[in-house]
Amino acid sequence: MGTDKLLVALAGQPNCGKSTLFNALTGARQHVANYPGVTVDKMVGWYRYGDTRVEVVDLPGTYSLTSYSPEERVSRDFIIHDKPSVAINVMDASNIKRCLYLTFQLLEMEIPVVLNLNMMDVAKNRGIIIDQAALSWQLGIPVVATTMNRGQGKKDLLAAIQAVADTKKSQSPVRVDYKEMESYLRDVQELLISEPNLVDTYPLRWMAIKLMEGDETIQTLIRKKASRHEQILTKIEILRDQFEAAFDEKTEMYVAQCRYAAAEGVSRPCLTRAAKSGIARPAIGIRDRTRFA
Ligand SMILES: Nc1nc2c(ncn2[C@@H]2O[C@H](COP(=O)(O)OP(=O)(O)OP(=O)(O)O)[C@@H](O)[C@H]2O)c(=O)[nH]1
Ligand SMILES: [Mg+2]
Repeated sequence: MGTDKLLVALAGQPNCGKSTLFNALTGARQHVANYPGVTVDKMVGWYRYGDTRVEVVDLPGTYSLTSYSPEERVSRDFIIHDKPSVAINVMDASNIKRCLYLTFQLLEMEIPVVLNLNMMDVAKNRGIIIDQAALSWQLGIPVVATTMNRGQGKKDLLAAIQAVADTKKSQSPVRVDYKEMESYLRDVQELLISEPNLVDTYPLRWMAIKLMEGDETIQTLIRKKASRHEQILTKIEILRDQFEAAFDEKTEMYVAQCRYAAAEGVSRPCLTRAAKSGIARPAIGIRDRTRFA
């Protein structure tokens, strides 16, 4: 049984083909709207899939989902507040490792994600062979390959969106291992857990990571929503200071390094570069099926 209405967000790096996909999905059924308080255009459209009307929002291109630029803020706020049924993470298939940085952040927001490997023609021309099943298994989410400027793979993508929306079961996607910071993240989550306004609304682990990074937007959110906000934020500041003193590293740098390590770990067993002789060889390491993290 299809759901009657779905909200789908297209997220991905600049220039990876989001708007090409948006146009392929929605055709002429689209308009420009506004995000509150910023000049970034909000592209909204819709399509019908069986009995389901699917609203699509083409988010601005971003490499990350921090609050440093209006594009990142807009994308992040949309996902966290509008809670789309599915996020399509559009990715340049010739550049997977770099793009996974954003994927991990989408997954931390506990939103169902379909990974769309677009630009498969470019990847193929560069001799990059992607083991899609391995990538899907490593990440714990569906992966669909497309060359969207030629419409290739669109049917599979439509079916994957619907399947994820229909399943409703919570996925068990991969988690970045923040190693030495994990115990600090648990402490932050303990502080947040007694605040019903937060717990019922936002993913706890995501908030904990953001707060350890020192994200000011999330600090403001805590001030607005948590009754014991001063106490919570003071304790988090102490935890941040303790971490930085113990590991001689800025917390946001440490978080970024863990994400890059996770991207390396996930992508390595899935990528092969075709040798000039035509015999495939591993792109950046030995192929194995050990799931990362
Ligand atoms: N070779 C190839 N080109 C593609 C594919 N999909 C899209 N393109 C082209 O890539 C360019 C960028 O596509 P867009 O759809 O504008 O990318 P975008 O992600 O919306 O870009 P921003 O809005 O700037 O973030 C366009 O010239 C597209 O025609 C593909 O699968 N293969
Ligand atoms: Mg675009």
